[in-house]
Amino acid sequence: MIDTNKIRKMFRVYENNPNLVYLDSAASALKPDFVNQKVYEFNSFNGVNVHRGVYELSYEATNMYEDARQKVANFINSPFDSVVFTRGASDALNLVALSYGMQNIKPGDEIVTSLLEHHSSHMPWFNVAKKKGAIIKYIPLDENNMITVENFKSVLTDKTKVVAITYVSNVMGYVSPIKEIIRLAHKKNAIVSLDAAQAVPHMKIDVKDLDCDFLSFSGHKMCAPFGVGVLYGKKELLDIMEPVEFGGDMADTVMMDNQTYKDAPYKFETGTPMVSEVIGLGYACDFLNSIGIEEIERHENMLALEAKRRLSQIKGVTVYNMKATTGVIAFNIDGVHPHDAASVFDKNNVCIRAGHHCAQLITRHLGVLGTLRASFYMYNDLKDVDRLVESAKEAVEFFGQF
Ligand code: C6P
Repeated sequence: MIDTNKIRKMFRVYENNPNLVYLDSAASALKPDFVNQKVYEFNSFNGVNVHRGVYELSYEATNMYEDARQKVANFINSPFDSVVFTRGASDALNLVALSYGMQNIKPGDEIVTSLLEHHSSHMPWFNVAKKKGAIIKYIPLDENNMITVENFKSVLTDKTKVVAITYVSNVMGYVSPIKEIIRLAHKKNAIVSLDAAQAVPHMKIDVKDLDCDFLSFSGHKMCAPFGVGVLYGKKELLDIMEPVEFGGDMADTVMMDNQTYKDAPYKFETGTPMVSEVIGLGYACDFLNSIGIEEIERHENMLALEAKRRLSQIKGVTVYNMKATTGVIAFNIDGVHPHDAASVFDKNNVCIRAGHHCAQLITRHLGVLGTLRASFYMYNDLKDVDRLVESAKEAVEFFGQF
Protein backbone atom coordinates (compact mmCIF):
# COMPACT_ATOMS: atom_id res chain seq x y z
CA MET A 1 0.00 0.00 0.00
CA ILE A 2 1.22 3.47 -0.89
CA ASP A 3 1.36 5.80 2.12
CA THR A 4 0.82 9.16 0.42
CA ASN A 5 1.36 11.16 3.64
CA LYS A 6 4.80 9.65 3.94
CA ILE A 7 5.54 10.02 0.24
CA ARG A 8 4.52 13.68 0.08
CA LYS A 9 7.11 14.49 2.72
CA MET A 10 9.72 13.29 0.22
CA PHE A 11 8.68 15.98 -2.30
CA ARG A 12 9.54 19.42 -0.96
CA VAL A 13 7.30 21.23 -3.43
CA TYR A 14 4.45 20.31 -1.05
CA GLU A 15 6.21 22.18 1.80
CA ASN A 16 5.67 25.50 0.04
CA ASN A 17 2.36 24.46 -1.51
CA PRO A 18 0.45 22.39 1.05
CA ASN A 19 -2.71 22.93 -1.01
CA LEU A 20 -1.15 21.77 -4.26
CA VAL A 21 -3.07 19.21 -6.30
CA TYR A 22 -0.51 18.17 -8.87
CA LEU A 23 -2.18 16.14 -11.61
CA ASP A 24 0.26 16.71 -14.44
CA SER A 25 2.79 13.95 -13.90
CA ALA A 26 2.34 12.71 -17.47
CA ALA A 27 4.02 15.98 -18.47
CA SER A 28 6.67 15.80 -15.74
CA ALA A 29 6.82 14.05 -12.41
CA LEU A 30 7.68 16.00 -9.28
CA LYS A 31 11.25 15.58 -8.15
CA PRO A 32 11.94 13.87 -4.80
CA ASP A 33 14.42 15.37 -2.38
CA PHE A 34 16.38 12.10 -2.38
CA VAL A 35 17.21 12.49 -6.09
CA ASN A 36 17.78 16.25 -5.84
CA GLN A 37 20.14 15.71 -2.94
CA LYS A 38 22.18 13.10 -4.82
CA VAL A 39 22.52 15.42 -7.81
CA TYR A 40 23.51 18.27 -5.50
CA GLU A 41 26.11 16.05 -3.77
CA PHE A 42 27.64 15.02 -7.08
CA ASN A 43 27.83 18.62 -8.30
CA SER A 44 29.15 19.88 -4.97
CA PHE A 45 31.67 17.21 -4.04
CA ASN A 46 32.71 16.09 -7.51
CA GLY A 47 31.32 17.94 -10.54
CA VAL A 48 34.00 16.93 -13.06
CA ASN A 49 33.73 15.40 -16.52
CA VAL A 50 33.54 11.67 -17.32
CA HIS A 51 35.54 9.35 -19.60
CA ARG A 52 38.33 11.92 -20.01
CA GLY A 53 40.23 12.86 -16.89
CA VAL A 54 43.19 10.75 -15.81
CA TYR A 55 42.75 11.63 -12.17
CA GLU A 56 40.83 10.25 -9.22
CA LEU A 57 37.85 12.65 -9.24
CA SER A 58 37.18 11.92 -12.90
CA TYR A 59 37.42 8.15 -12.35
CA GLU A 60 34.89 8.57 -9.56
CA ALA A 61 32.56 10.63 -11.80
CA THR A 62 32.89 8.02 -14.59
CA ASN A 63 32.07 5.24 -12.14
CA MET A 64 28.98 7.08 -10.91
CA TYR A 65 27.87 7.74 -14.51
CA GLU A 66 28.36 4.11 -15.52
CA ASP A 67 26.73 2.87 -12.29
CA ALA A 68 23.68 4.84 -13.38
CA ARG A 69 23.73 2.98 -16.71
CA GLN A 70 23.70 -0.30 -14.79
CA LYS A 71 20.82 0.88 -12.59
CA VAL A 72 18.78 1.88 -15.66
CA ALA A 73 19.64 -1.42 -17.34
CA ASN A 74 18.45 -3.33 -14.26
CA PHE A 75 15.30 -1.22 -14.11
CA ILE A 76 14.18 -2.37 -17.58
CA ASN A 77 16.02 -5.74 -17.51
CA SER A 78 18.40 -4.77 -20.28
CA PRO A 79 22.07 -5.59 -20.84
CA PHE A 80 24.38 -2.77 -19.73
CA ASP A 81 25.60 -1.84 -23.20
CA SER A 82 22.11 -1.59 -24.70
CA VAL A 83 21.41 1.58 -22.70
CA VAL A 84 22.17 4.81 -24.58
CA PHE A 85 21.76 8.06 -22.67
CA THR A 86 19.97 10.76 -24.64
CA ARG A 87 18.49 14.16 -23.83
CA GLY A 88 15.01 12.67 -23.50
CA ALA A 89 12.44 10.41 -25.13
CA SER A 90 12.14 12.73 -28.15
CA ASP A 91 15.88 12.60 -28.69
CA ALA A 92 15.89 8.80 -28.39
CA LEU A 93 12.94 8.31 -30.78
CA ASN A 94 14.59 10.65 -33.31
CA LEU A 95 17.87 8.77 -33.02
CA VAL A 96 16.22 5.50 -34.07
CA ALA A 97 14.56 7.11 -37.09
CA LEU A 98 17.58 9.17 -38.14
CA SER A 99 20.03 6.32 -37.78
CA TYR A 100 18.26 2.98 -38.26
CA GLY A 101 15.50 4.48 -40.41
CA MET A 102 17.64 6.53 -42.78
CA GLN A 103 20.04 3.60 -43.19
CA ASN A 104 17.47 0.89 -43.82
CA ILE A 105 14.23 2.28 -45.23
CA LYS A 106 13.84 2.08 -49.00
CA PRO A 107 11.23 3.40 -51.46
CA GLY A 108 7.98 1.48 -51.15
CA ASP A 109 8.75 0.15 -47.66
CA GLU A 110 5.93 0.48 -45.15
CA ILE A 111 6.14 2.05 -41.70
CA VAL A 112 3.25 1.19 -39.42
CA THR A 113 2.26 3.65 -36.73
CA SER A 114 -0.93 4.84 -35.01
CA LEU A 115 -3.16 7.83 -34.39
CA LEU A 116 -2.33 7.57 -30.70
CA GLU A 117 1.30 8.59 -31.20
CA HIS A 118 2.94 11.53 -29.55
CA HIS A 119 4.52 13.78 -32.20
CA SER A 120 7.96 12.60 -31.08
CA SER A 121 7.08 9.02 -32.01
CA HIS A 122 5.28 9.68 -35.28
CA MET A 123 6.99 12.73 -36.82
CA PRO A 124 10.54 11.32 -37.08
CA TRP A 125 9.17 8.40 -39.16
CA PHE A 126 6.98 10.68 -41.25
CA ASN A 127 10.18 12.55 -42.08
CA VAL A 128 12.03 9.31 -42.96
CA ALA A 129 9.11 8.18 -45.14
CA LYS A 130 9.05 11.51 -46.97
CA LYS A 131 12.79 11.47 -47.61
CA LYS A 132 12.96 7.80 -48.59
CA GLY A 133 9.71 7.39 -50.51
CA ALA A 134 8.28 4.98 -47.94
CA ILE A 135 4.61 4.67 -46.99
CA ILE A 136 3.15 5.44 -43.57
CA LYS A 137 0.26 3.18 -42.57
CA TYR A 138 -1.96 3.92 -39.58
CA ILE A 139 -3.44 1.18 -37.45
CA PRO A 140 -7.21 1.79 -37.46
CA LEU A 141 -8.50 2.45 -33.94
CA ASP A 142 -11.49 0.53 -32.59
CA GLU A 143 -14.76 2.08 -31.37
CA ASN A 144 -13.07 3.05 -28.06
CA ASN A 145 -10.14 4.59 -29.96
CA MET A 146 -7.86 1.76 -28.86
CA ILE A 147 -5.21 -0.15 -30.78
CA THR A 148 -6.16 -3.81 -31.16
CA VAL A 149 -4.13 -6.76 -32.40
CA GLU A 150 -6.76 -7.47 -35.07
CA ASN A 151 -6.51 -3.92 -36.41
CA PHE A 152 -2.74 -4.08 -36.32
CA LYS A 153 -2.87 -7.26 -38.41
CA SER A 154 -4.97 -5.41 -41.00
CA VAL A 155 -2.07 -3.05 -41.85
CA LEU A 156 0.86 -5.43 -41.36
CA THR A 157 2.24 -6.70 -44.66
CA ASP A 158 5.40 -8.23 -46.08
CA LYS A 159 6.50 -4.68 -46.88
CA THR A 160 6.33 -3.53 -43.25
CA LYS A 161 9.84 -2.68 -42.11
CA VAL A 162 9.20 -0.65 -38.96
CA VAL A 163 6.45 -0.43 -36.38
CA ALA A 164 6.68 2.85 -34.46
CA ILE A 165 4.16 2.64 -31.68
CA THR A 166 3.30 4.01 -28.28
CA TYR A 167 3.25 1.69 -25.27
CA VAL A 168 0.91 3.98 -23.31
CA SER A 169 -0.87 6.91 -24.99
CA ASN A 170 -0.15 10.24 -23.30
CA VAL A 171 -3.63 11.52 -24.20
CA MET A 172 -5.84 8.47 -23.61
CA GLY A 173 -3.73 6.43 -21.20
CA TYR A 174 -4.42 3.27 -23.19
CA VAL A 175 -1.90 0.44 -23.00
CA SER A 176 -1.22 -0.99 -26.47
CA PRO A 177 -1.17 -4.81 -26.84
CA ILE A 178 2.55 -4.55 -27.35
CA LYS A 179 3.75 -8.10 -26.82
CA GLU A 180 1.57 -9.56 -29.53
CA ILE A 181 2.29 -6.64 -31.87
CA ILE A 182 6.03 -7.24 -31.45
CA ARG A 183 5.64 -10.97 -32.05
CA LEU A 184 3.64 -10.41 -35.24
CA ALA A 185 5.99 -7.67 -36.49
CA HIS A 186 8.99 -9.93 -36.02
CA LYS A 187 7.30 -12.67 -38.04
CA LYS A 188 7.42 -10.17 -40.93
CA ASN A 189 11.03 -9.25 -40.08
CA ALA A 190 9.96 -5.73 -39.11
CA ILE A 191 11.57 -3.97 -36.16
CA VAL A 192 9.55 -2.30 -33.40
CA SER A 193 10.41 1.10 -31.92
CA LEU A 194 8.42 1.50 -28.71
CA ASP A 195 7.63 4.89 -27.26
CA ALA A 196 7.60 4.05 -23.57
CA ALA A 197 7.71 7.60 -22.19
CA GLN A 198 4.39 7.05 -20.39
CA ALA A 199 5.08 3.41 -19.52
CA VAL A 200 8.49 3.15 -17.83
CA PRO A 201 7.60 5.57 -14.97
CA HIS A 202 4.40 3.69 -14.19
CA MET A 203 4.69 -0.04 -14.86
CA LYS A 204 7.20 -2.87 -14.76
CA ILE A 205 9.05 -2.98 -18.07
CA ASP A 206 11.14 -5.95 -19.11
CA VAL A 207 12.71 -5.40 -22.51
CA LYS A 208 13.87 -9.02 -22.76
CA ASP A 209 10.40 -10.32 -22.14
CA LEU A 210 8.87 -7.78 -24.55
CA ASP A 211 11.55 -8.56 -27.14
CA CYS A 212 11.21 -4.98 -28.48
CA ASP A 213 14.01 -3.72 -30.73
CA PHE A 214 14.08 -0.17 -29.40
CA LEU A 215 12.45 1.46 -26.38
CA SER A 216 12.62 5.16 -25.55
CA PHE A 217 11.77 7.09 -22.41
CA SER A 218 12.51 10.29 -20.46
CA GLY A 219 13.97 10.75 -17.00
CA HIS A 220 11.89 13.75 -15.99
CA LYS A 221 8.65 11.76 -16.07
CA MET A 222 10.09 9.26 -13.57
CA CYS A 223 11.35 11.59 -10.82
CA ALA A 224 14.78 12.19 -12.41
CA PRO A 225 16.13 15.59 -13.46
CA PHE A 226 15.16 17.22 -16.75
CA GLY A 227 17.40 16.80 -19.77
CA VAL A 228 18.11 13.07 -19.71
CA GLY A 229 16.44 10.12 -21.37
CA VAL A 230 17.20 6.64 -22.56
CA LEU A 231 17.26 4.70 -25.77
CA TYR A 232 17.31 0.97 -25.19
CA GLY A 233 18.34 -0.87 -28.35
CA LYS A 234 19.14 -4.50 -29.08
CA LYS A 235 22.91 -4.60 -29.20
CA GLU A 236 23.06 -6.22 -32.63
CA LEU A 237 20.99 -3.32 -34.02
CA LEU A 238 22.94 -0.61 -32.20
CA ASP A 239 26.13 -2.19 -33.56
CA ILE A 240 25.09 -1.79 -37.20
CA MET A 241 23.66 1.70 -36.75
CA GLU A 242 25.63 4.77 -37.75
CA PRO A 243 25.88 7.63 -35.28
CA VAL A 244 24.00 10.79 -36.24
CA GLU A 245 26.11 13.19 -34.20
CA PHE A 246 29.87 13.29 -34.39
CA GLY A 247 32.58 14.77 -32.24
CA GLY A 248 33.99 14.51 -28.74
CA ASP A 249 34.13 11.24 -26.85
CA MET A 250 32.38 9.09 -29.46
CA ALA A 251 35.44 8.90 -31.72
CA ASP A 252 37.83 5.98 -31.71
CA THR A 253 40.42 7.00 -34.30
CA VAL A 254 40.41 10.22 -36.32
CA MET A 255 42.74 10.59 -39.30
CA MET A 256 42.78 12.91 -42.29
CA ASP A 257 41.30 10.26 -44.55
CA ASN A 258 39.24 8.15 -42.13
CA GLN A 259 37.41 8.12 -38.84
CA THR A 260 36.11 5.32 -36.64
CA TYR A 261 33.83 5.29 -33.65
CA LYS A 262 33.61 3.66 -30.26
CA ASP A 263 31.28 0.72 -29.79
CA ALA A 264 27.65 1.24 -28.79
CA PRO A 265 26.37 2.77 -26.59
CA TYR A 266 29.27 5.29 -26.58
CA LYS A 267 29.18 6.05 -30.30
CA PHE A 268 25.74 7.62 -29.74
CA GLU A 269 26.77 9.77 -26.76
CA THR A 270 28.60 12.60 -28.47
CA GLY A 271 30.25 15.35 -26.46
CA THR A 272 30.10 15.91 -22.73
CA PRO A 273 27.05 14.02 -21.52
CA MET A 274 24.45 15.15 -19.00
CA VAL A 275 26.56 13.76 -16.15
CA SER A 276 24.63 14.95 -13.10
CA GLU A 277 21.29 14.28 -14.78
CA VAL A 278 22.30 10.71 -15.65
CA ILE A 279 23.47 10.15 -12.08
CA GLY A 280 20.13 11.56 -10.92
CA LEU A 281 18.32 9.13 -13.22
CA GLY A 282 20.15 6.22 -11.62
CA TYR A 283 19.00 7.40 -8.19
CA ALA A 284 15.47 7.92 -9.53
CA CYS A 285 15.46 4.21 -10.43
CA ASP A 286 16.53 3.44 -6.83
CA PHE A 287 13.76 5.71 -5.58
CA LEU A 288 11.05 4.07 -7.70
CA ASN A 289 12.32 0.62 -6.69
CA SER A 290 12.10 1.61 -3.03
CA ILE A 291 8.42 2.55 -3.44
CA GLY A 292 7.68 -0.41 -5.74
CA ILE A 293 6.64 0.12 -9.36
CA GLU A 294 3.76 -2.35 -9.14
CA GLU A 295 2.45 -0.50 -6.06
CA ILE A 296 2.68 2.79 -7.94
CA GLU A 297 0.78 1.36 -10.89
CA ARG A 298 -1.96 -0.05 -8.65
CA HIS A 299 -2.26 3.21 -6.71
CA GLU A 300 -2.62 5.52 -9.70
CA ASN A 301 -5.04 3.17 -11.46
CA MET A 302 -7.21 3.12 -8.35
CA LEU A 303 -7.26 6.94 -8.22
CA ALA A 304 -7.97 7.32 -11.94
CA LEU A 305 -10.81 4.79 -11.84
CA GLU A 306 -12.45 6.61 -8.94
CA ALA A 307 -11.97 10.02 -10.59
CA LYS A 308 -13.39 8.79 -13.91
CA ARG A 309 -16.37 7.20 -12.19
CA ARG A 310 -17.21 10.51 -10.50
CA LEU A 311 -16.36 12.82 -13.40
CA SER A 312 -18.49 10.80 -15.79
CA GLN A 313 -21.51 11.33 -13.51
CA ILE A 314 -21.31 15.11 -13.87
CA LYS A 315 -23.70 16.44 -16.49
CA GLY A 316 -21.62 18.60 -18.81
CA VAL A 317 -18.42 16.56 -18.50
CA THR A 318 -17.29 14.08 -21.15
CA VAL A 319 -14.69 11.47 -20.24
CA TYR A 320 -13.03 10.02 -23.34
CA ASN A 321 -11.10 7.11 -21.91
CA MET A 322 -13.33 5.18 -19.51
CA LYS A 323 -11.63 1.95 -20.66
CA ALA A 324 -8.10 3.06 -19.75
CA THR A 325 -6.32 1.16 -17.01
CA THR A 326 -3.57 3.68 -16.26
CA GLY A 327 -3.44 6.93 -14.29
CA VAL A 328 -4.40 9.22 -17.19
CA ILE A 329 -7.85 10.83 -17.59
CA ALA A 330 -8.90 12.52 -20.85
CA PHE A 331 -11.97 14.71 -20.45
CA ASN A 332 -13.62 17.98 -21.39
CA ILE A 333 -16.16 20.41 -20.03
CA ASP A 334 -18.71 20.23 -22.86
CA GLY A 335 -18.68 23.22 -25.19
CA VAL A 336 -15.79 24.90 -23.38
CA HIS A 337 -12.31 25.32 -24.83
CA PRO A 338 -9.93 23.22 -22.69
CA HIS A 339 -7.70 26.23 -22.01
CA ASP A 340 -10.68 28.19 -20.66
CA ALA A 341 -11.82 25.24 -18.57
CA ALA A 342 -8.30 24.70 -17.19
CA SER A 343 -8.30 28.22 -15.73
CA VAL A 344 -10.96 27.17 -13.20
CA PHE A 345 -8.82 24.22 -12.09
CA ASP A 346 -5.78 26.49 -11.88
CA LYS A 347 -7.68 28.95 -9.66
CA ASN A 348 -8.23 26.02 -7.27
CA ASN A 349 -4.54 25.05 -7.36
CA VAL A 350 -5.37 21.91 -9.35
CA CYS A 351 -2.66 21.47 -11.97
CA ILE A 352 -3.90 19.68 -15.07
CA ARG A 353 -2.88 19.93 -18.70
CA ALA A 354 -5.05 21.25 -21.51
CA GLY A 355 -4.66 21.16 -25.27
CA HIS A 356 -3.53 18.62 -27.84
CA HIS A 357 -0.68 17.27 -25.71
CA CYS A 358 1.66 17.10 -28.73
CA ALA A 359 -0.55 14.39 -30.15
CA GLN A 360 -2.68 16.15 -32.74
CA LEU A 361 -3.54 12.98 -34.65
CA ILE A 362 -5.71 11.70 -31.83
CA THR A 363 -7.28 15.06 -30.94
CA ARG A 364 -8.28 15.48 -34.58
CA HIS A 365 -9.61 11.92 -34.59
CA LEU A 366 -11.71 12.70 -31.49
CA GLY A 367 -13.03 15.77 -33.33
CA VAL A 368 -12.12 18.19 -30.55
CA LEU A 369 -9.79 21.17 -30.24
CA GLY A 370 -8.06 19.51 -27.34
CA THR A 371 -8.73 17.76 -24.07
CA LEU A 372 -8.19 18.30 -20.40
CA ARG A 373 -5.82 15.77 -18.93
CA ALA A 374 -5.38 14.77 -15.30
CA SER A 375 -2.61 12.31 -14.59
CA PHE A 376 -1.81 10.62 -11.29
CA TYR A 377 1.36 9.44 -9.65
CA MET A 378 2.46 8.02 -6.32
CA TYR A 379 2.01 11.28 -4.37
CA ASN A 380 -1.66 11.77 -5.28
CA ASP A 381 -4.51 10.69 -3.03
CA LEU A 382 -8.29 10.57 -2.86
CA LYS A 383 -8.40 14.18 -1.58
CA ASP A 384 -6.82 15.17 -4.90
CA VAL A 385 -9.63 13.29 -6.66
CA ASP A 386 -12.18 15.28 -4.58
CA ARG A 387 -10.56 18.57 -5.60
CA LEU A 388 -10.44 17.52 -9.25
CA VAL A 389 -14.11 16.57 -9.26
CA GLU A 390 -15.14 19.76 -7.37
CA SER A 391 -13.24 21.88 -9.87
CA ALA A 392 -14.92 20.10 -12.78
CA LYS A 393 -18.33 20.84 -11.23
CA GLU A 394 -17.34 24.45 -10.68
CA ALA A 395 -16.16 24.76 -14.31
CA VAL A 396 -19.48 23.39 -15.57
CA GLU A 397 -21.37 25.91 -13.39
CA PHE A 398 -19.04 28.79 -14.20
CA PHE A 399 -19.37 28.41 -17.94
CA GLY A 400 -23.13 28.10 -17.49
CA GLN A 401 -23.56 25.20 -19.82
CA PHE A 402 -26.18 23.29 -17.86
N1 C6P B 1 4.72 14.07 -23.28
C1 C6P B 1 2.98 15.25 -22.12
O1 C6P B 1 2.24 14.36 -22.55
P1 C6P B 1 10.13 14.41 -23.93
O2 C6P B 1 9.42 15.72 -24.10
O3 C6P B 1 11.19 14.21 -24.97
O4 C6P B 1 10.59 14.17 -22.55
O5 C6P B 1 9.01 13.28 -24.17
C2 C6P B 1 8.33 13.22 -25.38
C3 C6P B 1 7.20 12.25 -25.28
C4 C6P B 1 7.22 11.12 -26.07
N2 C6P B 1 6.25 10.20 -26.01
C5 C6P B 1 5.21 10.34 -25.17
C6 C6P B 1 4.18 9.26 -25.13
C7 C6P B 1 5.12 11.46 -24.36
O6 C6P B 1 4.08 11.58 -23.54
C8 C6P B 1 6.12 12.45 -24.42
C9 C6P B 1 6.02 13.72 -23.62
C10 C6P B 1 4.45 15.22 -22.46
O7 C6P B 1 2.56 16.16 -21.41
C11 C6P B 1 4.90 16.50 -23.08
S1 C6P B 1 4.13 16.84 -24.61
